[in-house]
Amino acid sequence: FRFKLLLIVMATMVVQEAESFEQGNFKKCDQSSFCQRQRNYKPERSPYVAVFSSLRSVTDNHVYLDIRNNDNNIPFTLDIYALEDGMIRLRINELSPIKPRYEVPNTIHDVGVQNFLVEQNPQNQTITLRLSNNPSVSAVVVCDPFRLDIFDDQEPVFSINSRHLLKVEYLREKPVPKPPTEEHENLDNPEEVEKIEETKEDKPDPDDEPGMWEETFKTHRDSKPRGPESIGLDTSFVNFNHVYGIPEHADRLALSSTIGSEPYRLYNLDVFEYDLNSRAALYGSIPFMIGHNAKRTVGLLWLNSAETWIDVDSSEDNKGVLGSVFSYFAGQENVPEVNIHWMSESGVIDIYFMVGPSPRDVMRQYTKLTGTTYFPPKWSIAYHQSRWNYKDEEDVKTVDAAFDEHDIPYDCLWLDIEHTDGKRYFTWDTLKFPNPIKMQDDIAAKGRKMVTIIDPHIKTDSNYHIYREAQAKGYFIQNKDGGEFKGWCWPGDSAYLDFTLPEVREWWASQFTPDIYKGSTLNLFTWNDMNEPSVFNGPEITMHKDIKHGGGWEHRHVHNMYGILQQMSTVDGQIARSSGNERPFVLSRAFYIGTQKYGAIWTGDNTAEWGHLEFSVPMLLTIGLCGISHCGADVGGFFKNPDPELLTRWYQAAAYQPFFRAHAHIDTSRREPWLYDEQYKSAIRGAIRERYELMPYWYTLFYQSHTTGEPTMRPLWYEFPKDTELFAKDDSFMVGSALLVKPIATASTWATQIYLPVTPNCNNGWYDVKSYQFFPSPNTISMATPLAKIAVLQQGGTIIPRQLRVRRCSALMTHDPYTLYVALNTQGKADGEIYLDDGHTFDYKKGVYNYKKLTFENNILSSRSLNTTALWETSAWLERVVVMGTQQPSTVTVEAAGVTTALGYSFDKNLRVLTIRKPGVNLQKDFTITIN
Ligand code: NBV
Repeated sequence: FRFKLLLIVMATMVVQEAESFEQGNFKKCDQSSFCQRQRNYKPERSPYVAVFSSLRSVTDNHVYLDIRNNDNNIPFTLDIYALEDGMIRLRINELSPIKPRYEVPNTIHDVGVQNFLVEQNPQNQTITLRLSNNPSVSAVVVCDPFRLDIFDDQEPVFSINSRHLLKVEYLREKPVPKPPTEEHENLDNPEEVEKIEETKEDKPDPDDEPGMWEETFKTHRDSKPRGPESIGLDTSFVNFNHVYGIPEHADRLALSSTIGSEPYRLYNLDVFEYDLNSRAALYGSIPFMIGHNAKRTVGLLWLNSAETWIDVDSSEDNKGVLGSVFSYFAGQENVPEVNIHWMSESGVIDIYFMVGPSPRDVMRQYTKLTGTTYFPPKWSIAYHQSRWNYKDEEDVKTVDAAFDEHDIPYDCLWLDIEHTDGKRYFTWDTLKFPNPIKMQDDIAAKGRKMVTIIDPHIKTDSNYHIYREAQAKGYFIQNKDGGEFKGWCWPGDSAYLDFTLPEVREWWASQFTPDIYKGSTLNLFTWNDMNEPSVFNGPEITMHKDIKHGGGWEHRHVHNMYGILQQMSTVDGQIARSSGNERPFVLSRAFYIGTQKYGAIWTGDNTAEWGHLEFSVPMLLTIGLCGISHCGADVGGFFKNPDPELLTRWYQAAAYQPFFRAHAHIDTSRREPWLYDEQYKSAIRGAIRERYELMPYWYTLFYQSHTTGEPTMRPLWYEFPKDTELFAKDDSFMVGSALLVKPIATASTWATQIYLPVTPNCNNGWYDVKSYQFFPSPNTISMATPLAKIAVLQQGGTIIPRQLRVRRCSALMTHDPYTLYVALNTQGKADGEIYLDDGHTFDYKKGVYNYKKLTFENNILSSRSLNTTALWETSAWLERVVVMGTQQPSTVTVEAAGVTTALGYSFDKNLRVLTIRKPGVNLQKDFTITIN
């Protein structure tokens, strides 16, 4: 027994050591010199002053001012732009840097502009800039010290540099060390020595703060050829208690105060077994933050692609500080504020402000700037089966067949790195996969798709065509002193393509045509993993910051964009291989501002633990609020083996999340659903089938996300913005506006408390989607959650479509009949939409689709086309309508194309649910169902 105990203790020690070793792989703020310099900067009064007399309108929508740093007389430029839809852009750069500072290219769309109405007030040296088309929105520049306040409806919403943290490290020549004689001439004289020491203390040499000209982390030295160039600024959200965004962190939805602890960090990294409740950087970076209070929602984008740290100060001490500055709050005590300190290693200050005022407005504004969600092919929002690895063609065949045997639908089977010839992407291990085309064709014949992994590290092997060609063309990233950069990754020695160069992206895209990517077909899609990029022997498991990209910029300047550039060109390749007909699907692990335009992302290597299931909700909500609607977490957890209950609960949660894929580490046991006892297997099957039934609703939501930028999976406050109870709530979420989901994320939880919010003046109420039981709101209910139950409620006032004839994959359901679920609010009203098209081509861009508005009012359900041109031809028809919260009718009729027909129905008096049978109308057509 003692021996066993000793073994256990030793094993624990090894694990702990491994864990601390992993933690130590990544920097804390005090190990990053610019973070330290910026974080330590706390002047009483900002030395930056805007020069009132320098004001000029460059154009009607762009004003300019000089700014000076009074401490060192360095001049800066201040540009303010009036953009459409109430948006304002602020830019601060050095007036005459000794060389250009990095500016993020191709990320922000050309949006419309509008005019500024400029009022100058020489007395108090302020300038008011009012937006001509949104006159309630204004920006006020206060000159000395520089501050910028943004107002909507007289109400201050943002205040910039009110904490005096603006600090731009100007570019400078590297100081030449002074010859020792000069400085130390009188070292024999103690008085002289003291004098030297004193002056040193009084005036710290601005060129000599720690880490400015080089820095080391573990064994890695960063040579910093350009010296210091970091930027920092505070932006306060005035009258807000809650801010959200800045993924990716394994953290809660509402951001927490970082004072006295680590700031949030944005630096794309491959983190092994990441911790929860953490602000440490993960695979993706989006410097977008949302503020929300009961009156309004606002957004702020900090446009930067370098390493960024963000302090969030929402401490009680802040209360009333800015409140006392603005007359708007006169008489109000303790006006809250959240102060954000942005710190980036390089770049210029470039911020976009969005004043909302609703959550929807902010998403519209933000996605005008950064793009809305790509329109995913329908199969990609169904269920995916993955593991590292499905071993060979036989394995693929067996797994595929088992889904059918066990009556579980799935749409796509994934192949991880082991399918390749020695981790040479775009190749096959021909022993295990001798006939990849036949394999894909067999899967495709059933209506399904496949995905292969294509990572960015390229094995340095001159017999490998990708390496050979890219090397001949000079497409790899170079070392700082020239020569190909080589890092260690899955294939061993690897080179990394320079995706920052358009010609490299074009060449990469061309690799996806089936005649170049041998063994691929048009039914094969792509997974870009490891694209932070992951470099096993690099600093923080990534690339050295001082190595050079083609345009002359260092990796430090572009780091957070590397992954999106790979994903973008993979997408281009997929579109090109079908001559622009078929929609692409590319999953990426790294992400950045605008990733939503290209494809899906997932939350990387999570763990099979309840906590990871719980945190998948806030993580995905945050990612969605930052524009990326198509996101998910590995179902079951990547590392370790989930017990069957955890796996079941995970399937249930993910069946209601946008990207729904089971995936697992190579060392885990097989976990396909049929390997579990009947109760688990059938609950998992039930969850997947629920997803398939709901595909028409999901597809409609994705179409809407594509057109409006709204996330498909939303925090509760997004739909009920006035309900303060919801502002920090992240244990439940909305799918669109209609469904509230409360996943079970703890073991043995056979009942759960659910808070049901209310829409004021509408008294929506909620219906359990399975039992149709009605719950008035606001309300906290207790719902029984036996193993097979997913807690999902439909909001009164909404209509959602389902297809109840679940088949083995979504493609086979394209023209199947539909059922509408009409959940009435207490005023007897409801509405919704339904979108239909072929599910995979770009024909929708030519108007080939059907988009219908569904309205229920005065006992009449009507469907009206929102588009009139070029409808998509389908035989899909309406087979049933379920109306929840209604009265016993005496007749029900349907009218379509001038013909009226009586319909059969049944009515459940207790539940007040009317089921109308076989209206039979084609869904393309407008129709009216009248209940008398
Ligand atoms: O390609 C192997 C894995 C993959 O399965 C996983 O999903 C990625 O996040 N990949 C990471 C590399 C190895 C992780 C230990």
